[in-house]
Order: sequence, then C-alpha cells, then structure tokens
Amino acid sequence: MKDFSKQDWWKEAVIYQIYPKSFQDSNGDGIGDLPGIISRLDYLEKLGVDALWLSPVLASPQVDNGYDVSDYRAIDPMFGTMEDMRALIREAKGRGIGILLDLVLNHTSDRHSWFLQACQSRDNPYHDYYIWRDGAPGELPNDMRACFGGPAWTYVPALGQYYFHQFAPQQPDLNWDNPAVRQELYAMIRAWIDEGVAGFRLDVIDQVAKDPDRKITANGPRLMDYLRELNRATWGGRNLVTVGEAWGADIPRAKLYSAPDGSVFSMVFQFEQMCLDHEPDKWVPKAMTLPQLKASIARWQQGLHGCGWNSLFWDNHDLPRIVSRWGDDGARRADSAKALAVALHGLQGTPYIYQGEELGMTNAPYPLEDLRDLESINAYHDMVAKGMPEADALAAIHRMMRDNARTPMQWTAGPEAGFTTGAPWMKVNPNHTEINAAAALADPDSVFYTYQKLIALRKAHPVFAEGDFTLLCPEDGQVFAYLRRGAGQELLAAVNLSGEAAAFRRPAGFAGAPLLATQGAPQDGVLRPWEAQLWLRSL
Ligand code: TEU
Ligand code: CA
Repeated sequence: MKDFSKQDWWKEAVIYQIYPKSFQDSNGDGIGDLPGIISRLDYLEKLGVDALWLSPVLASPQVDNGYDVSDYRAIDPMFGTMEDMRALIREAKGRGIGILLDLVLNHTSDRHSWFLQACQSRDNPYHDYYIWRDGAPGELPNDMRACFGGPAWTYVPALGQYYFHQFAPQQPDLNWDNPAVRQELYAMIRAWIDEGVAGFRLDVIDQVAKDPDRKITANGPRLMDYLRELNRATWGGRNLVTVGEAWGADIPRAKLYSAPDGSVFSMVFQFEQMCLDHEPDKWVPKAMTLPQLKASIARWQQGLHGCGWNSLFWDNHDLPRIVSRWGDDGARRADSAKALAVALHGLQGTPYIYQGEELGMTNAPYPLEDLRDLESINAYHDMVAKGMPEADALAAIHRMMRDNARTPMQWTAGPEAGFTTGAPWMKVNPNHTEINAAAALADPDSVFYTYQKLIALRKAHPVFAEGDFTLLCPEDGQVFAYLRRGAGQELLAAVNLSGEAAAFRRPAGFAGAPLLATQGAPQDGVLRPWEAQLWLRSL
C-alpha cells in the first residue's frame, strides 16, 4: 500500500497517464468518463502503478479535448460529476493509488466566464486577465504564429484590440503579470488539494511568463518568480507530486524546476529525446541514431543525479506510440515493446506509462475523416494549401500526429474493444482483435507482465531510485546498455533496440540468473533481436 506521507514517495513510484475521453466509457455515449475509470481500478492495481495522471476532465467546450478549460472548479458533465471525482479519489486511494489532475494554467477556453467578461469592455475588471494589443483589422501586433496554425493574435472588433493565444484562438493566454490572475489560480489549486488529490501535471507551465512583444513564449524573464510563488501558495511542503510540462527545458533549468528543496516542482517533462527524430517542424522527419539517443539520455541522467529528478517517458497523449515510432509494430511488436520498456524503466527518475503502452498499442494511420485532433487536421490543410499532394500530407501527419495516442483503450477483442457499448467518439484501432488487455492478462509472456515486473522491481531494489548512471558501449548502434550503482547494488541493463542479433558481452560479475529477461535464457555474448535483460549484483 503506497504511503503518500513518505517524503518524496514519488521517487519509487510509477505513474500511469489516462486520457479519460478514450479510456473507458460507462454510459454508452461513446466517450470515456470517470465512472469508467473507477471500473478499471482493479486492472491498474494489478499492473502495480502508484498514481494516475488524468488529462483534463474539467468543464470544456472540447476544442482541444479539455485543454481549453471553461470552469476550473467543475467536472465536465461528459466525464461525470464532482461526486464521481470524489469517488475516484476515494476508491483509488483505497488501492494505494493517488490521483493527479492536469492543470491548464497558461490559458483558458474562450468560453470561460473571465474571457466572456474581458471581451465586454476595455475597463471590465477581467479585461486584464488576458493579453490585449490595440490594432486595426489586418494589422496584427506582430507575426507570431500559434502552435496549431495561423496567427497568435485574434481581433475583437468591439474592442478594437487583438488578444494573444499560443494555441487555438479558442484558448486565450492568461496574463500572469496580473496578480489577480495568479491569486485566482492559486485559490483554485488549493481547493483541489483539499479534495485529496495526490498531485498535479502542469500544462506548458514554462510558457506562463510570456512577453509577446519580444516574441518570448517559453522561459520568460519572470518565470521562476511566478513558479516559486505558485509553489509557496499551493503544494509547497505538502509532499504532493508535481510534474511540469516544459518543452523549453534544458538541464540547468530542469535542475531549478526539480530542486531537492522542493521549491518548484517534483520534476518536469522535458522533450530533448523525443525531438531527436524530427526537425523543429515536427512534421519533417530527421534521421536519429541510437548513439545520439543514448548520449542525450546519459546527459540528463548524469545532469540531474543528486541535484534534481528526471521524469521518464516514451509516450503521452501528444506523442505517437513508441512501438510504432522506435520499435517494430509488425512481427516483433511485443518484443520491441518490452525492450523499450526495460530501456526506460532501468533509469533514474519517475517512469510514466501512457494508457495502452503496457499492451504495446500502436499508431493508427486513419483517413482524414477519422482524425479528431485540431493540430493534425490544421497541419494537413496547411500542407495541402502550400501545394503538397494530399497523400503526401496525410503520410506526413500520420507519423507524428497526436491522434495516434488517442484511439480508445483496447480492453477486449470484442465490439469497440470493450471501450464502449455505443459509437466511440474516435474509431477503435482494428488491431484490437489481437492487441487488448484481456489477451495480455491471459498471456504470462505479454508486454503487460513485463511492465508489471518492472514496476515491482523498482519498489524492491533501491538502486533503481538511488543509483547513478554509467553508459556502456556509447557508439553501439544496436545495444543500449548502462550501469546503475547505488544502495550497495549494481544494476546492469542490456537492451538490443534493433531487429538483428547484437554482440554484447556483460561486464564481469553479472553471472547466475538475470533479474529480468524478456526472451528466456540469456545467450553468452549476444542479445537476440529486441532482447532485453536486467542483471543485479551486490557490491
Ligand atoms: O501541449 C503543449 C504543446 O506544445 C504540444 O501540444 C505541442 O504543441 C505539440 O503537441 C507538439 O507535438 C500541451 C498539452 O499536452 C496539449 O495536449 C495541448 O494541446 C497544449 O498544451 C495546449 O494546452
Ligand atoms: Ca461516457
């Protein structure tokens, strides 16, 4: 049973991300909901995870699937009620599982009462909750672009002003330079802490101190002041787990964000590794070598050891599925999924499992009409408008689109994969007939049980949480191998991240039986295609 009062409990924890809209529907409307999540807590307890990060379930018009909040203190009726949320927190805690809410503090929905008021007049008390610039139609304040396409400025004729939005026009950025905004947000967060949540994930939190006149979005000049004030006013000193999404983080900044004194967050999501295989434009692929990936991971492991804390992830609701991206989603799907899991879970930091990753779920290259994400659809139309043939544009977005992660969770081989008895809001991946939780639970050699073992090993052996990191064979293009030393133990991870057999000789001292082996008895001097092993010895 997880002891949430233990200092820094999250350093031995594994956190599971749920995209509620696609996890489990309970009332046949084709949309996942809170009672659906409650019905799956036994499954999550069996997996062994310690906390659940829920993507937003607050009131929202769903322009960006809940990342456009219209009321921070209300559960959107499509997901259920506040009573359902209280029941989830209670039922999860009864299983030793904490609930993390996803806080979207950088912007609101344009349907939020604050924004509706702000648009009434320039002297409305809520006007300065947002970022406005005088202007005339067609004369934008500057040429900044929004993340989902188009300009970052939208005109309100009645005011003769533009408002700033880093994302969709329906997601106006909040003005964090206004202390009233910050105090409103802090009070809301304290109310959620009082509801008994175990922590928070904070959406684009390094973008809140923006300066659009100087085209600054991430890492603005007042960012650390605001984040430390946020900490002091809410979770500071309360042993909650907090993880900030920080696309602009480098190691020095991540040290500040995850400082052991608990002055900001527990950790951040940084994206250095997950951007190595594409240009700054995510739709333009770039060749990535394994040595490049290994070097990047090594820098972060060594850079934060003893002075910060890493998050560890391959997948989330914004990323394509890792087994399709860097594994093999064909004949060697399960082996490659296990290998990727071992590679990640042997590292120092808090691992995150995205719903379905534990099953080896794959991308879903659907036709345009079956896609649901505004980022994908806008990008497709932008490419075609610039002259790209439609087939090439669709292929370009299929590779990296967020829709890949948002297809319904695959529970069974039956209708709609057991996700809903109705018409799912997004098509279920047809491969659910082979890839589903029921089949995984019935197969002792499934990807699911590899994840279950990894989660258990992290709790059983302090070296996972405490050990340092030494990269082995850095130039090897097939094998990712590393040592972890700490707590009187030495852990060896030896993972063949390729579809061909690879030569690998274990360092002396690792004999006998491996701690974990994904493909049966280890062979001397070689790793089978996509074979992964963990070895442990006492020092
Ligand atoms: O994502 C931040 C973000 O920048 C990503 O959406 C990124 O633009 C894109 O996905 C790169 O692949 C957070 C949330 O995770 C995302 O779901 C929201 O759409 C976004 O913020 C706005 O709230
Ligand atoms: Ca539902």
